[in-house]
Amino acid sequence: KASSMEALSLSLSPPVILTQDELKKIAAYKAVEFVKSGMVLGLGTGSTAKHAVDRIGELLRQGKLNNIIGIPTSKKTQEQAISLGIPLSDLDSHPTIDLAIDGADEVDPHLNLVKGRGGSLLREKMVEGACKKFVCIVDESKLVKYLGGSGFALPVEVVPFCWKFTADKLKNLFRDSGCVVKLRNDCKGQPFVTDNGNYIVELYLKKEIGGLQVASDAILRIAGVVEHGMFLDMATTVIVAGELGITINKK
Ligand code: ABF
Repeated sequence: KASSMEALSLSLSPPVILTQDELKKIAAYKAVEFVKSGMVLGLGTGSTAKHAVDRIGELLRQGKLNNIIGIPTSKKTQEQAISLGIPLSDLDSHPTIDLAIDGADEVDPHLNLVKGRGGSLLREKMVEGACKKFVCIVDESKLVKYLGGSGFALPVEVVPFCWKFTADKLKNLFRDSGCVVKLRNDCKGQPFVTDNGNYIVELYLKKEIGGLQVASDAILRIAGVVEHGMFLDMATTVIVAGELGITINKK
């Protein structure tokens, strides 16, 4: 699969030391070059996607883009888009989206992703699953050898009802990977509540999951699970901004 990917590298010259946020912005601006007037756009969430949404707003204001309809992936992005004057709609009215631009927490060599550390994985998966093209934008710190390889958690959105019962089922599913499960808390130490009124259980896996699709199906079979943060075979393009330039990886 990896060999079928087309990678294009663009050097930044002259070489400069950029902050992580500047790299995110470079990836985001590159992705917005794919946007054409008249498109229905999935608007991502997170600090990388925020740059893309800002840029779309700017191009609309300048009259360089017209007739865009945005489908936000979170309440936060919805508020941002409204403040920028981006016309919005939803999947009920626009079940097919031309292009979505969104960040990720991890990208593996096959362009599979972990998303959802920002807490918006369900709406992101619904919107990005409805896209003809999904351009994922990251700085190079997000590249991993395998999903879970960054040492951070795989987020799973669960219903609040008996969440411990669901968390135990998840832990049991990955018992061979030495899985530790934790409920995500907000900054006040209370359970983090998603835009959909659910909780997030974080799975810390000590080794690589063998068979991502099998693992995905098994997680989704647990009744209290709403969705998980593995985005398998969904990104059509991943734009990576690093110190040495931009790499555009296509499926
Ligand atoms: C969204 O924002 C999420 O799916 C992902 O969890 C996060 C990435 O955050 P950032 O762009 O702030 O690094 O794309």
